[in-house]
Amino acid sequence: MFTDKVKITIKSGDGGDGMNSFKSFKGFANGGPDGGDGGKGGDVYVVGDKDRNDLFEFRFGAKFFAENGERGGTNNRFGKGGADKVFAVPLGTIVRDEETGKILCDVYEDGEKKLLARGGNGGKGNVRFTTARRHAPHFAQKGEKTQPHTLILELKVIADVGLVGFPNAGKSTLLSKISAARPKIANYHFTTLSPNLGVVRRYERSFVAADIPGLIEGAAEGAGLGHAFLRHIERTRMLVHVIDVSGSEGRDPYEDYVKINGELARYSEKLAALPQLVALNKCDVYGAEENVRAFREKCGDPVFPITAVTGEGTGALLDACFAVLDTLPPAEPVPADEFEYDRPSVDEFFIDKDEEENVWYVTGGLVDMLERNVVLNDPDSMAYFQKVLRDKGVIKALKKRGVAENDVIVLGGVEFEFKE
Ligand SMILES: Nc1nc2c(ncn2[C@@H]2O[C@H](COP(=O)(O)OP(=O)(O)OP(=O)(O)O)[C@@H](O)[C@H]2O)c(=O)[nH]1
Ligand SMILES: [Mg+2]
Repeated sequence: MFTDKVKITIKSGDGGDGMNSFKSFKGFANGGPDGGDGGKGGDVYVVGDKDRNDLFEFRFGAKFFAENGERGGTNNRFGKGGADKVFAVPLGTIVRDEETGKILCDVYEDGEKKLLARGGNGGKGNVRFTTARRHAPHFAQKGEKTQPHTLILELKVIADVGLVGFPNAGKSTLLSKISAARPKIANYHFTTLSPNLGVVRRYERSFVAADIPGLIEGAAEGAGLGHAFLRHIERTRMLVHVIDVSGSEGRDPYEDYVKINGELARYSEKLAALPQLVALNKCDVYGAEENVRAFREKCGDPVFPITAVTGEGTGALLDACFAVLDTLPPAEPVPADEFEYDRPSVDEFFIDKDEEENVWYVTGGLVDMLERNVVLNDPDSMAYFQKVLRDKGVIKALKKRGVAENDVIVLGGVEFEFKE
């Protein structure tokens, strides 16, 4: 089974908490703050691997979680950073955020490593909160927590030339003749069940060709296997339309040609607009010559009569492919969207009121930041908390919304009564 679209879950590591500790010597219980910073959480990366062909290994929804950072230590020791998580995908895998649909990246080159989610920062140890006025801070900062995210991985193979045509037309035979690829070839329909890629070399030049399962009428709407594979030729630069010109299956070659082009057009404008060369295959079969002539009359030149089994005529076809490719821009990765799994802005807050209970809820990046930094039973810390609420305009905004004396305000895990 060929898998080319899967859902996975990733999570970068949480930052380790900062340490709250004091030096202790023999005889001195409290020798000054020495709590170290927490370690940074590990990042999650994706890397391109040319030796992978599909997304089969992810089919049950793999999870890629980076390690959390360790807590800071006493004696100013930093917590160890969490290990990164790196997973490999085939080239041509487009990585999307499920929630927003945004494209994080298109993994295009072998060994190319892309950051998907950054690990949380470690919290600062209490030693870092020492000031001229505050010699013994009894609090440390918590590590930054990260969220898991669901990603969609979708493989769209990267090739310059896509081979299309009815089943049994000889697409795989042609690929095997012009490249080192060894796709399965047989005299029945749907021999090819997944895309095959081959590097075609000729006079020091090369391009990548992709062979997909045969298309039939209705492929664009899902008939046969075609539909699922049309996406794999969407990002090719041109097509070679392979036609059984011997009419060995009782079909008319020109009708085949029209039908397949109709399917391509129904699937997407982009496919229909791709430059296309016509390869009339199986010219060795008796009667083919006559069909080539008739085809030319209807369609005009250029068409390329070939015999894929022997390779006859394929040289001229390849030269023509290079000539067309020379006129086209190089293939490019799908551009990524402007997107990052960001921490919310620490200036951002939202106010909601539960009218029935008469309770105010403050949420947002500012609240998350405060939760990391505030230790409730520490007076210094509470002073800081109140100052931030004033400085960032939370108090003002609450008043504007009509907060009254003694109303309950819930701010993350903190609950207090409003006092002027
Ligand atoms: N006589 C003759 N037979 C050919 C030629 N090219 C391919 N064939 C035969 O046609 C049959 C189908 O070839 P494939 O290459 O598997 O065809 P395909 O288009 O890849 O077929 P699907 O993968 O099913 O879509 C095989 O029996 C081939 O040997 C040719 O040039 N001449
Ligand atoms: Mg085939």
